[in-house]
Amino acid sequence: MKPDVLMTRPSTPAALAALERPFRVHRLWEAADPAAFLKEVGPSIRGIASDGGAGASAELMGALPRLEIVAISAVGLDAVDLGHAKARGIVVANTPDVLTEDVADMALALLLAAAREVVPGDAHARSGAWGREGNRPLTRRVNGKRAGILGLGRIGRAVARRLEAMNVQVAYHNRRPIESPYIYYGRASDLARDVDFLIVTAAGGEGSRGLVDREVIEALGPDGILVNVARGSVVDEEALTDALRDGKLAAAGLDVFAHEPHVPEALRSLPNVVLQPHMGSATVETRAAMADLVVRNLEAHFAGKLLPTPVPL
Ligand code: 8YV
Repeated sequence: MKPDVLMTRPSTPAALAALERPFRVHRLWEAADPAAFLKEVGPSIRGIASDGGAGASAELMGALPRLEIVAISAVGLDAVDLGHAKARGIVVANTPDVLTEDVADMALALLLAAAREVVPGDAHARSGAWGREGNRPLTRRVNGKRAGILGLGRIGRAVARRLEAMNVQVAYHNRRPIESPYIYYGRASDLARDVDFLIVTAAGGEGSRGLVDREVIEALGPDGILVNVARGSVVDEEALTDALRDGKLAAAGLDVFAHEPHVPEALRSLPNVVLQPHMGSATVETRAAMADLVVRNLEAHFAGKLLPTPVPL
């Protein structure tokens, strides 16, 4: 008999089909009354397949008495109650590595778009304003400048490699220095003061909440650019909006927000911010690799084998 797996959110048809081959999939997002649905199917559920946004709360796991494994289609685990999982001996798996290069590409895309004003430039050419009003103002150079990476993990390093190819000097801030060719800063605000661009690639969760606060944003300064491809929780969104509006920060490129999918109106109305609806890992290739890894983790667990990408608890 196929093990029963609860899927929290819709995915691509291919990902759903791949999950449905070895498992009996219960679709939580289709339930008109999720609580009633969980009451009905909860006792049979042995696995959860979820994404980074939905994760797995203690409340959800608490409704599943036979739960053995949570497989997350994301590297970020901030929406998974790891303490609850650990206490109940529930295994957790995520999808690191397969998404690293795409998220780094998105960081570069946002940096270049923000600095070179690609979106307003597109509007200028597209609307015919170029012919009516003439050229647009000059933009900011990226190559040859200095960048700070906030959170030099797998994605941070992939961003740094790309920046090096553009002759950008790289420094970083982590809680502790790590083995790397880049200069370490012990304080985020000191790093921000010394660079032109700050790229946020830190893990989300309580440890990094509000790390990019008003002080850090203002230290980056009126010519600085902030890029966030990590989690909205790492940045004080209100302080960022104020700084962008008041000329205390030049521009920002944001793929993530504090309360997704909500993007505050004050932020949406600013011309000096480039917005993406959390698309860092959203390529056909990477999402297929993530979906495959979710299935392989679940299959390995139910076959009594070692998981390809377990999360140490
Ligand atoms: C996904 C992510 O966009 O890996 C992460 O931590 O945030 C992303 O890859 C996410 O899982 C979709 O909700």
